[in-house]
Amino acid sequence: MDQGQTLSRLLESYGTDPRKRAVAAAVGAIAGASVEISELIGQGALAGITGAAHGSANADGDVQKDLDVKADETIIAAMKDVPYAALASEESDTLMMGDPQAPISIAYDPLDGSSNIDTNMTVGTIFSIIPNEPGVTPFSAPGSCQLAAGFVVYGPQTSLVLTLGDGVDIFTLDRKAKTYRLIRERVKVPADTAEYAINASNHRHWEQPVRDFVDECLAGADGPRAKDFNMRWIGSLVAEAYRILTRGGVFLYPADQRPGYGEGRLRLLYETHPMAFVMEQAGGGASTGRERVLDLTARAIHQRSPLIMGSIDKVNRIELLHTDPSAAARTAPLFGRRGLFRV
Ligand code: AFP
Repeated sequence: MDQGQTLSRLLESYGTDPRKRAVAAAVGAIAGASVEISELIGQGALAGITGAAHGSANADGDVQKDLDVKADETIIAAMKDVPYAALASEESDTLMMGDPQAPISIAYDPLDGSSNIDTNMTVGTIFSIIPNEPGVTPFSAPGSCQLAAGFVVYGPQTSLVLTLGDGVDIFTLDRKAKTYRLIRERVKVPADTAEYAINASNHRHWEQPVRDFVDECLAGADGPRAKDFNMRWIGSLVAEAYRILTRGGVFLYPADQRPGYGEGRLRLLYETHPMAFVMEQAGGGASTGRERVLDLTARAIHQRSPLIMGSIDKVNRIELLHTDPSAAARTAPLFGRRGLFRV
């Protein structure tokens, strides 16, 4: 594709069969809605968007912010001409049913990172498009069945990350023309990295393998990884994912021992499945720590799943620490916690 090519042109040439036309229509609808959402975010309090609670809660009990609700309404309205069987939204307790004969269904988080709105930080929209088979319950297949997935980052630029199952492309919104233009094609996650992202305030709640991994990073050049690491935590999944696509890194939101966090915080259908699809399509990895996220099938719309994603060398390392705890011991420094000599 040519640099600067528009998303619309890519979608026009995506294919002629009904399912591909439906995928193209859905991506186009989300892109169109994201232009409106981006303008709202850019106006903030001037458009009455304050990040204040909307006085309600979503299915998972999260307090709904004004922009959560407005973004969801915008996306639903944009879907009016898209042939979908069902919509699964973070902001809706139940599925929104469409045409049971339609070729696709869509799961989406209309506004990820909404606790960042009132602090003027990056937020986003995440989406996953799956095939629909008449007579089959929507969203009952593993994540590997996704047809397309991606996310919009409402940051200094508004950018849309997209995979249609053949690599990952990134488009940035040309605000004057109100159209997305290609800026990066066939994006690859750098295999090695010196950056990890985790909410370190949860250290005491983590399982041992996660502690072992973070301790290895904290040990730096003198430790088992023999290099110094940097840490990031933005509190916005889309921003972390975009950074990883840009310069590598690993993001962890693991299961932890807090009540309700036994499967982490992120939701499978509209957060970890789409992120996993994008990361694998970009040559990275996405795991729960014990299994591939794309092998998971949802038991319920708002089911959670742990997410460890990014540079494949780090995802593999973290999986090894989960499956073979002694791996941490084998690399501990001679004078380290598990070395020959206790200090
Ligand atoms: P909100 O949408 O409630 O702000 O949650 C954002 C999020 O789902 C994800 O975008 C962040 O990576 C993660 O939660 C941050 O979680 P902590 O607040 O527990 O660090």
